[in-house]
Amino acid sequence: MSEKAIVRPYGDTTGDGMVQVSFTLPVSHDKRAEGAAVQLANRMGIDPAMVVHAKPMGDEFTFFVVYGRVNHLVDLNAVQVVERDFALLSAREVNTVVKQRLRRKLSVVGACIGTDAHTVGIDAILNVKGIAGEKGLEYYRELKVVNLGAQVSVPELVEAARVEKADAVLVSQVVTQRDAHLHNTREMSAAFREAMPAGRRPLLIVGGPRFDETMTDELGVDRIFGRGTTPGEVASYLVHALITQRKATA
Ligand code: B12
Repeated sequence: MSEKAIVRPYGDTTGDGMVQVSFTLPVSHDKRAEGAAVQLANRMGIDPAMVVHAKPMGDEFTFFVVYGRVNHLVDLNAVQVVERDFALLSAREVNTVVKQRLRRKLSVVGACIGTDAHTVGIDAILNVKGIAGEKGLEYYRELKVVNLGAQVSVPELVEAARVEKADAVLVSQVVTQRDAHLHNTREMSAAFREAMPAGRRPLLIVGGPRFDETMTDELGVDRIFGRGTTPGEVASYLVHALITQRKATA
């Protein structure tokens, strides 16, 4: 293991271990509340801890920002993440591969499921206007995109995927209260497994800012995309999973 693999947080001077955290306690703002915030920070391993900001949130809650030192080290060699394992293609390259090797349009159905009405994320991926200077999947000539929008039920989604002969289903989940995103995703993947035999099922992709990208097997989906995803990454993955990789393993 190289020396550089171990790092500590940096606040004022390199490796001083200083971090800043924020949280809300269900107590009115007074001296005792600030002491409670320091106690919590100490228990989180931040010692010494300093309250640098405290703001009442109504009568019975206080929001805190605490700054202090941790003694923990990070071993970069032990970090586990999902690395991109497919080539990033341009829109032109995606269109060419789909046209030459699939020889029909690649059908994509997208939605926000459950009660989730946060459509900005799925729109950023699907709509022409896209995000971060990249056009969305509707811009790709060889992709046929149906965006069902907000609050779509799982049976509606399965039916739309069947009607559209979807090669891929793209689902967005932004609200994570009481793990709604996990429950909804599991319900969705189970419904597709029940409705369609293996081999005839579309690729199942979920995305949203608070997903753990390593949870694909647990959630029964093929891929999870997190915050900052761009349409180009998704289009490249579709080509990889549905065409390049499939032909290579066939
Ligand atoms: C805009 C917004 C709204 C708008 C939504 C408008 C719309 N048409 O989408 C409105 C005002 C309607 C709204 C309502 C609510 N909201 Co709101 N909202 C936000 C806000 C400010 C921004 C979200 C956003 O647009 N982000 C920008 C997009 C581009 O980012 P993104 O979603 O992460 O998407 C990217 C990636 O995650 C990924 N991605 C996302 N989906 C997918 C899908 C696929 C297939 C792929 C490949 C990739 C992908 O790619 C995208 C592009 O990079 C956030 C706070 C914040 N700053 O994030 C709160 C937030 C999401 N909302 C929140 C809440 C609580 C609510 C309400 C419950 C509030 C209330 N009490 O009524 C309601 C719920 C309504 C409902 N039924 O869903 C909470 C969620 C907390 C939680 N942990 O669950 C947040 C985090 C605010 C907060 N800090 O409390 N909200």
